[in-house]
Amino acid sequence: MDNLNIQTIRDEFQDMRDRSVSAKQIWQTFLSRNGRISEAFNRIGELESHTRKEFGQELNALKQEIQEYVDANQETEEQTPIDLLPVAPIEVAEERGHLSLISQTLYEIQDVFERLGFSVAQGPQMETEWFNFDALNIPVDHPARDMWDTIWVEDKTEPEHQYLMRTHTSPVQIHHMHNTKPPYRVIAPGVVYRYEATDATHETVFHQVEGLMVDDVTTIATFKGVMQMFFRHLFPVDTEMRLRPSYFPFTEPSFEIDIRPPGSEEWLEIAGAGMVHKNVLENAGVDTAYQGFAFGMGVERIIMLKHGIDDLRHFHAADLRFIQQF
Ligand code: FA5
Repeated sequence: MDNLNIQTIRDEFQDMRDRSVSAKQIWQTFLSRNGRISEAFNRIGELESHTRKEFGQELNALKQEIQEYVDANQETEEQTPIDLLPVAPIEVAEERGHLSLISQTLYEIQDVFERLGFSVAQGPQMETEWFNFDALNIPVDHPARDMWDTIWVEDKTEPEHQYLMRTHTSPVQIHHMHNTKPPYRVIAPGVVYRYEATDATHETVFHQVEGLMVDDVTTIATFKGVMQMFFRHLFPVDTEMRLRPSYFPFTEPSFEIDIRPPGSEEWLEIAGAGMVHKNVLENAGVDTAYQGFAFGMGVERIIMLKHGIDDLRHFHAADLRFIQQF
């Protein structure tokens, strides 16, 4: 289109209409995203400023006129019947769906950490051994690989490529450190997979939220403070938290975080954590003058405590009596 002239567009429309060009074609030519009308709107800036308003109004009027023509004619043109499933209109449907308890909790966790200055990072669910193990200071033949029973993925077209379903969200730490510069303050929520027997507190597919805070001043005291603040937001005030010494190859020292709800006798293990190991920083290309902590918490375990659910297998059982309670 050379001259920005409404009459030209109108003439073109009338000509197509007189030649009985289909409404679909007319819609395509004038009203689609790259059609004449959008093109003209996009070029309004080329006009003298005092004429723009009037031009815009006229263009809108023409757009409406063409739209009315298309609306009035397209129905009669429909030739191919479309096989639609009968569906109850939304306003008469009795039940509406809602976010699963897991999604609700993930949003809640994310919200608390965002208020503590964390942002959200993501990584792939199918990983290479290097991200899931090696980079986290767990080389091949390291006995700690047995801590995570792994679901391996075979690429039949390229058998030399060995993949796995991530056994934890910790590889996202490596992706994030690779891709961005310190300091770090991120969480990474996501699904993880383990080849293990299920029971009331273990599933093969479950969710974790990874956390990583690294800068030049973060200590174990910062770690404990952040965790306490987090649990205080999520659980009733008199919920107790304890740190137990533990072992993870990617943290030193390492801890297990246990939680005990008010009135309960039992502690439930919620997360693994610790100060990020120097080798992990090195593997991710981060200057080891930086220091900080990482944690990986089990989302289903948190939900069990928060809502008094005694068996984690309810989450995947698709039983409406369970789902509708939340
Ligand atoms: C890990 O997965 C480490 N990546 C955590 C970590 C991150 C440590 C960063 C240090 C630094 P672990 O295997 O313990 O650790 O799992 C962490 C949490 O996931 C557990 O505390 C538990 O809450 C949850 N969890 C573990 N296995 C299962 C399972 N089979 N089903 C449901 N939740 C589980």
